[in-house]
Amino acid sequence: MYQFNRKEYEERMKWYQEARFGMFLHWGIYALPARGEWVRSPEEMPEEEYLQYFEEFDPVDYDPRQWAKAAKEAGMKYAVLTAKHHDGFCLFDSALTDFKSTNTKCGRDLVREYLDAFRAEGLKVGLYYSLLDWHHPDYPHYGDQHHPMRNNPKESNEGRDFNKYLEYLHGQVRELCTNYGRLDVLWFDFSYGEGERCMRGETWRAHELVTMVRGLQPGIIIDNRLEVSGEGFGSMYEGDPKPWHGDFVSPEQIIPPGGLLDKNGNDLIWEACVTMNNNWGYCALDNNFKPAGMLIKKLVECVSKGGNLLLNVGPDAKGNIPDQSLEILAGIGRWMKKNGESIYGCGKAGMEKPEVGRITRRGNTLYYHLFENTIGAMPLQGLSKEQVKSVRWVHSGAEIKIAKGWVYDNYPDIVFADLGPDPVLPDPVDTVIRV
Ligand code: JFZ
Repeated sequence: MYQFNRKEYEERMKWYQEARFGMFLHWGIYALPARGEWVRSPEEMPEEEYLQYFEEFDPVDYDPRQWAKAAKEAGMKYAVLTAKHHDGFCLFDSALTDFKSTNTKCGRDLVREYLDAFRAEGLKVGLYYSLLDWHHPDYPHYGDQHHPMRNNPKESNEGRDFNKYLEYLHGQVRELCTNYGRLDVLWFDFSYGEGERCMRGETWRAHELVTMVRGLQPGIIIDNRLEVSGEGFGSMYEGDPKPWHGDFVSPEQIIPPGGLLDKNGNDLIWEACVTMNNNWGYCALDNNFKPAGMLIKKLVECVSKGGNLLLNVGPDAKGNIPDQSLEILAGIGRWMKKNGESIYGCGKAGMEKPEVGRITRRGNTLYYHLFENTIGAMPLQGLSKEQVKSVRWVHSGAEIKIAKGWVYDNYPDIVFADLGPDPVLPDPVDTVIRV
């Protein structure tokens, strides 16, 4: 049985901590109702009604090479696609169900094509797999929002055999880890409930599952949701984690204030997953997209706190990433092309953040991210004159001089970078200087 080994852990997490920026893809037949991937639950939509979308699903525009290009152009280094979400629909050709993409009009294995396309662009590839399953007849419900059929007397838990579901879950994960080549990330989602209704950890036969996955895919990185949901650290917090605790914490729709530490004060590896609008799955009426500039700052914030950002897109039912999302990705990409060196392989600075932005760090190099103007020169607080060997604009490589003059003489312990007499920053979103 798999046991946690710190050395192996550090080894497999290297690329992931270098990468810092990935694409989350929520896609399935729920793109047709287009009210988000949870649609069945709040609407308590019965299976028969949902099956019309299975009949109709035909993503004629699906070309994952376009998705991969968009991710790469944005500066993303990895991606995670929903192989199966809570609705149970499989985007891969599973031998264990008929509820799969190869049985829709398109007849294609969407997961395989995605993996081929993203690998071809040199991106690391991951799959999301839902522990919840609203399609499987043996998956139970407990009267709460975690199952759409909670109030339907015809669909009681009677006769549901959870062990059968577990066989199915383990079997499908085995298929994904066996039939699709090397996978870099496996993203289980999610654990919940307490007491008799505890759907966490060993309820999923998690130790056995992780042992199988790591046996088939040595080096794979697994999230922490076999134990928790978006809000928790699980036993990663204990410093003496369970074998199935996972490799990273997965804060959802939040960037943890101050980063994440375990109870002994050691840094935890984490990845904030964030939507571009207010939904994971495609939502026709949700045009509440965050501007590219805001998301650039969020990425910088993650890195300055030692974390990754997994930014979501929800392709539509035809297989297209929405135009708004593509424009946001392109905007981020333009910035990343010039300033990516302040993101990749960078982490916490271990210094107080400046008033005008953030600091990311690689070794002895500090990247000051200026989100707003200073008036006068930029104070490089916490650094001595001897420590500052050179200061450069990252976008152009041009030199920045140390500011001199009577104003700065009043602060003998602070080094100031001279950004010019009228310091209007070249990039109003985030101008980066390298120290
Ligand atoms: C989960 C999914 O339900 C959601 O559809 C999406 O895939 C996201 C990335 O992950 O979101 C959750 C999971 C658990 C809780 C809230 C949102 N929870 O228990 O509070």
